[in-house]
Amino acid sequence: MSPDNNSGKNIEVIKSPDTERANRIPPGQIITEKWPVLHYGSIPRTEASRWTFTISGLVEKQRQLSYAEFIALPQVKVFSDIHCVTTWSKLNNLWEGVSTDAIRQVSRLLPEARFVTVHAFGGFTTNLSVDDFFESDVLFALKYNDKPLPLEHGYPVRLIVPRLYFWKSAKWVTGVQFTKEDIPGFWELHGYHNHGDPWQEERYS
Ligand SMILES: Nc1nc2c(c(=O)[nH]1)N[C@H]1C(S)=C(S)[C@@H](COP(=O)(O)O)O[C@H]1N2
Ligand SMILES: [Mo]
Repeated sequence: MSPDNNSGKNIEVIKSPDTERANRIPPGQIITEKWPVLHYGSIPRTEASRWTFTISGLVEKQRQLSYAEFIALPQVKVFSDIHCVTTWSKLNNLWEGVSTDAIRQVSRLLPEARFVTVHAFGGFTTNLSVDDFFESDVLFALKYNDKPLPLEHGYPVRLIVPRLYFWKSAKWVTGVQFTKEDIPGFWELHGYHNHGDPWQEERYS
């Protein structure tokens, strides 16, 4: 199955606001042209045909979407910069996929939902406030620079949170869970900052 349900459609590109700063490099960061591969554990070999996306917790409609159902949701393109807490930054990245707003439309949050845990293969999690999660430049990416997302970078689906350090951008996602309380995720439990704003250098806790 191809992630491309946009053939012939001209999708408008959402520019992450940080790409419009006069200085795009946060304090303590160094530009790289390469794209390092970083994660805990091994790379899951996932077939899109078997992949599902589970929406659970404080929503009106708990859902389990197949890959076909997921890619049929409205798609967006986002232009963003990457800032990794280990000090490399990579500018000018083009993502394409399903915006978090589309997830909100199909699941309908309950008013008491304040946080989200993003789940990935192998038990990896990361946590965000619903405010950060539903920013207009946050999406579940299916494509990078007009090509399918490479396996080592999160195929078939990864989260992209452009305004926070890259550890929040979970690879190989399997679903989201909305909660009332904030539940620290994998890296957040291993010494990384709970929020991770690169402009405030929220690196470690
Ligand atoms: N599933 C999963 N996603 C993850 C991680 C991980 O360990 N597991 N690590 C995070 C960290 S620390 C970084 S820096 C980025 C790296 O993404 P990349 O390999 O595409 O550069 O993935 C993030 N997403
Ligand atoms: Mo990282």
